[in-house]
Amino acid sequence: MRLPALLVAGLTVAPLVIAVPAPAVTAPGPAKANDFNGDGEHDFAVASRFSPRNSDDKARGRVSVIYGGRHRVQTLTPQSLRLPGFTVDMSLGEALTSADFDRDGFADLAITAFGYRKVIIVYGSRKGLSSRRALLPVDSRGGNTTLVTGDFDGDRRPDLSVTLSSRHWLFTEIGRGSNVRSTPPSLLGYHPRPVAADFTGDGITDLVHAFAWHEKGTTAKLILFKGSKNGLGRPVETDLVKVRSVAAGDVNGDGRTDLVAGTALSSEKKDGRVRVAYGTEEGLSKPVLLSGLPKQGRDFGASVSVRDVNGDRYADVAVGDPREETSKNRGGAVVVLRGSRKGITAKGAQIFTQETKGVPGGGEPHDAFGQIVRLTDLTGDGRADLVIASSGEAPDGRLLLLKNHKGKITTKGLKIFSGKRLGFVDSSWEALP
Ligand SMILES: [Ca+2]
Ligand SMILES: [Ca+2]
Ligand SMILES: [Ca+2]
Ligand SMILES: [Ca+2]
Repeated sequence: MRLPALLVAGLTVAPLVIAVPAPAVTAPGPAKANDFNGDGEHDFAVASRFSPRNSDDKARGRVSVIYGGRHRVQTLTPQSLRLPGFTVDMSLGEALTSADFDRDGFADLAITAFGYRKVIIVYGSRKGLSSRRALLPVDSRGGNTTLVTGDFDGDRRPDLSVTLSSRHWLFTEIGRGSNVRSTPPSLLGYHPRPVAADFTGDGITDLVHAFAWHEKGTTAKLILFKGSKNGLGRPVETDLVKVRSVAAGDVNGDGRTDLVAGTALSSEKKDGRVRVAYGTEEGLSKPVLLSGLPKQGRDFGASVSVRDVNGDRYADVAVGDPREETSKNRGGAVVVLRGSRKGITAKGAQIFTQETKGVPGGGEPHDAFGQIVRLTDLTGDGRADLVIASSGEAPDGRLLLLKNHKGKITTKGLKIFSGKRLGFVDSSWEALP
């Protein structure tokens, strides 16, 4: 094991982010999100903002894509993207999202860089992410950018919602010569965790902001902006505790997307928690705390991901528990829970740790196994595979790809990507707080 150097340095910034495919969203363009080479297999983008660690390097930050199928790795750097005005105090890869913005059949990748006041759109092509790119200005100081895509106005073109510091932008047409910016609803809190999906079931994507931070106590709001032909509507608020992670999928199979939130940090209890707010015609239901789950560590819910694993049309949920305290080594765990007519259930749950047969290595404190989890279909068979990040794994962090076999996540044919292979040399990895 290796102590994350940036934690030692006392920084609380979060260098590692992963593009989240939005599972239950109707694909806004001709290509699926996250399929940059348009071959039907999802590709997987991951960023490390502080690679290389040397602060003299004028181009910090790496974004790497693992392509589905044969798992070719492509690494983007500030130099390879030819970013004008990119300086030493900036770092590429603060936030990532994907959609086919120019609707050419190849998904495109949107990236922000800490300190860089532009969103970078890298266009896909048959060969994957290409040298063709666009820069969208978001002129504001500060960091903590977030990106999320969805068709918020129902015109079947993907829109891009951007937050930076306490401001919010919405781009409604990208990649058609002009990049149109509309006036989005204002941001109603700090450190939003946005998620976009059709929660109300009317066929138009809604935008939800959950919040990781709030001025008072542990409560925060879950704010839904309903998508409509006229764009995003007035905010509808639901109470929720502060969140660390959010994801969306129809876990109870009623045709409306539900919101799953990991509320591990700063929640009222020390233990990690996962809550579900169900989609309804009016908006999101009061969040329900999941119960009857396997024993949880403090960080249960540090990361959540939602997608159908077993093909029964109920979305399933992967939950990262990077500091679980149930095993003696506290190396971290990942739990896969099933969706059902009654919602998420512990019945048939799968648990993975580094002690699981077929998982390489052994659990050690600070490995942070499960710090980031993503259910994504990297093999193109229509069922979700599981990506697990353990940024503390010696010497340079590790991503594991666990494939889906007959509706179950299995360690058979498991693929390992070291930090080095991803271009993240000598870097500390951290999940978004
Ligand atoms: Ca692909
Ligand atoms: Ca495209
Ligand atoms: Ca539902
Ligand atoms: Ca399922």
